Amino acid sequence: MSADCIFCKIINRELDADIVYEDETVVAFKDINPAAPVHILVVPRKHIPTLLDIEKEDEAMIGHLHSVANEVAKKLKIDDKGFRLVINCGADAGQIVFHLHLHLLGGRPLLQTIAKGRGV
Ligand code: DGP
Repeated sequence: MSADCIFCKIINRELDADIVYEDETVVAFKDINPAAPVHILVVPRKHIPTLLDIEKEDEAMIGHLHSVANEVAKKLKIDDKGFRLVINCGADAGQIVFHLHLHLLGGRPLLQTIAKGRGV
């Protein structure tokens, strides 16, 4: 838990979010500024600022994040047509919330490449 982290506050229910999945290690909720009809953030409860900060002990959790993304994609019915997972790491990637998260995007053709912004 980091005192001034928005995602920690969502995880701890100090801030509202539209939560679509949660378990003991992961919470998934709708992005406040969706770039696609389905735009979910899959977030570990553990406060890890960026992908560069993961440790050996986090490897199972990182795998679990991807399993949860799969599960949520099925639940929200974007598994059939396809979806994209994105991790932004650091300034040049446009990371604005420094609590590790996967973006799960789908519900429209994501024709652009991996660029951020409306093209994600
Ligand atoms: P990134 O650039 O990878 O750090 O993306 C962070 C995302 O978090 C961005 O798409 C907008 C979203 N976001 C920021 N603040 C909030 C919030 O308070 N609630 C929710 N649901 N999403 C937020």
